[in-house]
Amino acid sequence: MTITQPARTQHVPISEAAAVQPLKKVAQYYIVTAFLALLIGVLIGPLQALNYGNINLYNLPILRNIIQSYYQGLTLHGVLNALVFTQFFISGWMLYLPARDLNMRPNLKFAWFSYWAMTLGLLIAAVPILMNNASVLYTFYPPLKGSPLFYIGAGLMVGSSWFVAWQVIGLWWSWKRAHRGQITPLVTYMCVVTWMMWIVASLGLVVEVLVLLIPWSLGLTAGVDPLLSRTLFWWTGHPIVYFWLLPAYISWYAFIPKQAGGRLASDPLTRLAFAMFLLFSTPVGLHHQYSDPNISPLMKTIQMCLTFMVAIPSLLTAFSLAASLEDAARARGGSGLFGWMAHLPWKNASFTAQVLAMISFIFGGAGGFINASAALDTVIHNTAWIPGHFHITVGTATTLTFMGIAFWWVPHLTGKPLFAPKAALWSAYTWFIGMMIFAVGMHWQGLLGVPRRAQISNMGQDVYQSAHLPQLLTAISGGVLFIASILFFTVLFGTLWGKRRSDGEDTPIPWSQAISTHENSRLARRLEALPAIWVMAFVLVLLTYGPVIGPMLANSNPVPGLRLW
Ligand code: HAS
Ligand code: HEM
Ligand code: CU
Repeated sequence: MTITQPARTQHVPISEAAAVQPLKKVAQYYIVTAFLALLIGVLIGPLQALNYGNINLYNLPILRNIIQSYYQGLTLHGVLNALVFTQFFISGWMLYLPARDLNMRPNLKFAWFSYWAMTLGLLIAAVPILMNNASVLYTFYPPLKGSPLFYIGAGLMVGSSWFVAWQVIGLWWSWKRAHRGQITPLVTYMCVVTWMMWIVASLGLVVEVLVLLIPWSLGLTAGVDPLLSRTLFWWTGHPIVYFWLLPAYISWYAFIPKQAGGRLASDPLTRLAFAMFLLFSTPVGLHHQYSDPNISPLMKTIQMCLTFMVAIPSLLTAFSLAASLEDAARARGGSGLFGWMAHLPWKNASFTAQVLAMISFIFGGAGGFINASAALDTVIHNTAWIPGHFHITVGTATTLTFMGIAFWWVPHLTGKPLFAPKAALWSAYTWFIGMMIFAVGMHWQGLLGVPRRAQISNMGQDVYQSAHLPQLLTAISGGVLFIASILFFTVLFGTLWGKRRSDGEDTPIPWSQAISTHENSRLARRLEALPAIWVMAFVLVLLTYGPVIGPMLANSNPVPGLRLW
């Protein structure tokens, strides 16, 4: 029994190859745009790592001509990596998968329209950043004030993800109508839940940009309330991390078991984890604002408890994935308490990249629990610890997984074989090792009180004397990650520019089977009520944010903008 039930519908009147090919093209555009953004983004990363190694390269004449300040570079790095790379990759991934899973062809004109709207937004926002007119970092907290083009472009880019979301939800809905009483195939279920979650989640950012920032940057309003803006930002800013994580989970649940030679542990349990993410991802943003004044401690505490709730589906995921991997390894002849691990396909770059990403996430998740505890957060908030945390979550759990996916997905989409599979494997290992060293260096510096977002290498004197060892580690990690990036992009472009396979064989999508399927599962049937769960998610957000935002609106404190760069 496969975890998906591709059922032919009247929506596929022509042969499968002809039906699928145009969608493959849309997906290729998304993924190539995504990786181009990552390419520029990660070129700046090592410079920042060297900065945290107390080495300043920003005064080199060649660099001065390209980026004018540390903060212009940091804005490019954060925006291109965390916002652009992720959103483009995810949009392609979570449009292509449900269409293939349901065996339906989405409206291609609309799919192209969404892609071009998103790209237009990206280009509009890129101009002021490149011209140093919007060095406001990827969180763009007011009163820092960038060019209006930045907010308009970013709003259009993020808003365009709603087009993809509605297209996928619409596709699923028409499948449901044509298959009354049937349970949604698992991959589609995971994609639909993620898109539904993202619509609830992104409302905060959309309101912040449309209602507050665009009119303010255009000079139509005199000021904007920084606290209200930050709160709306983190309404979206926390769940956005699950928008980056869940597409990786889709691969870990649905494809890794097959790639490992085993089966998914439980299809209904996977649905339960995703439904929990739909409910609990959003009402937790205040854990980024423990230090902000004028927010009720009661509401902070409630959101802290909900943060621990939303960690539960990740813990479920960890146990479920470990079971799948063990099932696979034992099927390949592995035995012993830990000995089975050696029997996993460690020479397969796509598999290895993603399992290394999972391992990094064990540490990233553990750090997340520390951040989430309000008392402990006071020690590490706004220190180098935080970039340490998120480079082993979004920078590795997500990014290395997307790289691993690319190792089979790009050949699948293009019909071209993976270029230099050994280099692909090396890129995965070096990225993992580089990021783990980076994480040790940055977490450690954070504990010593080194701030984040600081050009510490330009301070003129050795302010952080006690941090020499972690600084050295951070500098080394920058070098290792630079090598990893070169290897990865060589493989990616080598594949894209390579020749098509002469044998006509297609790299298949690695759909997995499940040990425990959704057949006869009452849990799976109950969890089909996604519209009801979606409404509950909205209500929970209103209950947890109403008492926070209400007083801010009643006591608004608008301030004029600042340009600090
Ligand atoms: Fe976080 C700050 C709390 C997860 C990203 N986080 C950030 C920022 C980013 C970020 C970007 O509560 C900084 C934003 C900024 O610029 O200011 N985070 C958490 C918690 C979790 C968490 C509780 N974060 C993520 C994920 C991210 C991400 C995921 C991106 C993708 N984070 C915080 C808090 C802050 C924060 C506070 C604010 C701090 C401050 O002071 O500013 C949880 O969701 C984590 C749960 C994870 C787990 C781990 C499960 C492990 C799995 C792998 C299993 C591995 C296997 C492999 C099976 C429970 C699923 C086995 C291998 C074999 C070989 C057998
Ligand atoms: C910030 C290094 C890749 C997302 C930083 C910082 C360093 C760094 C040192 C801290 C800067 C500061 O606080 O002043 C690197 C290196 C990379 C890399 C060496 C690999 C070559 C990535 C990737 C992502 C990412 C793949 C996400 C997909 C971010 C974000 C920030 C950041 C969102 C925060 C920017 C801000 O505070 O405004 N990076 N990074 N980085 N990085 Fe990376
Ligand atoms: Cu968060």
